[in-house]
Amino acid sequence: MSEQKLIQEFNERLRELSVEGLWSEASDADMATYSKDPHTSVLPHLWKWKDLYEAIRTVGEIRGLDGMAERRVLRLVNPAFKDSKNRRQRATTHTMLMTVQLLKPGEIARSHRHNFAAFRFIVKGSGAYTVVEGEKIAMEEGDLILTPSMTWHGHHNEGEPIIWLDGLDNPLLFSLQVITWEPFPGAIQPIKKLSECTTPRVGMARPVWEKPSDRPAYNLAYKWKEAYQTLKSLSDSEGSPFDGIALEYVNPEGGHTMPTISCGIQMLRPGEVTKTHRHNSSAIYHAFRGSGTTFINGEEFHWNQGDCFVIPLWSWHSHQNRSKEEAMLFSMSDRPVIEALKLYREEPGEGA
Ligand code: 1HN
Repeated sequence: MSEQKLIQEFNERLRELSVEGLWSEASDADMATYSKDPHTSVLPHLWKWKDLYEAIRTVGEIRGLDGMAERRVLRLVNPAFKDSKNRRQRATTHTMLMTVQLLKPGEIARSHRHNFAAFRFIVKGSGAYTVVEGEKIAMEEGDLILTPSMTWHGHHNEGEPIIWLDGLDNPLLFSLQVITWEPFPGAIQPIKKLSECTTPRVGMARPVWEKPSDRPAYNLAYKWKEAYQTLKSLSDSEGSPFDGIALEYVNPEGGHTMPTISCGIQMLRPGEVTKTHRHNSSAIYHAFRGSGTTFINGEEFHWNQGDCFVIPLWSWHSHQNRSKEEAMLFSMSDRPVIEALKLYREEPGEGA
């Protein structure tokens, strides 16, 4: 028997035993993806607001809030994943999903909870509120509202049509195979008294009778007005060479926005050009105000207000505000996950 035939038969026997040699073709292909630098299948991509807005408005005209999740939601699917047979992979990056959601006047998106973390960043409209763990939180443009893992949340609109972005880590939880979801048992979440809410308990002035361990472990709402004021106050400082005047929405106890997601808002001043760098966390951006250009691995992505784009991990990137107005970029990143695993790496580009 030839050597090749012998190996083939041996491989077949190993397969029956559910083992595989590192000499097999599959393993060779696997090894080819190992290199000094990480590989990602995620592609840089930009979604125009005009397209997203038109699509979500059209859905609003033809569909009610039916379906299990009772949410009118449009996923931003990375072009690398859009033909995937695996629905769970059809997300914005391999770790994160960004969606656009529309809630029309009079509508209620019923409460549920899940172990994937999520947030809303309000883009357009007013008069709606989200109830998170019984806490009624008004939604105004530019506000960031968190629904950390396992918090009950439902949305109500008593005003004009409202559109927001949702950011979620469910692709990560899918790949860890730990995902859970459940509907709220009962009609509607009862609203808590203000004194039981997080806002008066996790600010910079806190009730003295509450032990740190009894305090809520997170802040739920970050107002645009305050974030904007902070950005303006810092606008004459140098800022980050790579991101301009960049803020992270932090947990009041310290650390990132949530255990798996970091949210940020950055201001690029008129004419500002940032230096190039790369890191092994991925990010999804939304141009909240203004216009500019982001260079990703040498490719130009021109953005205007409302556009969303992805910067895949380990790609060289820098930003430019070519206009005379300030530009504001909101972003979400999976950096907390990479850091928690002690894998985070960052490199400045040449000349940076
Ligand atoms: C979800 O529960 C919401 O609660 C929004 O508003 C978007 C996308 C995928 C899975 C669950 C929400 C979602 C979602």
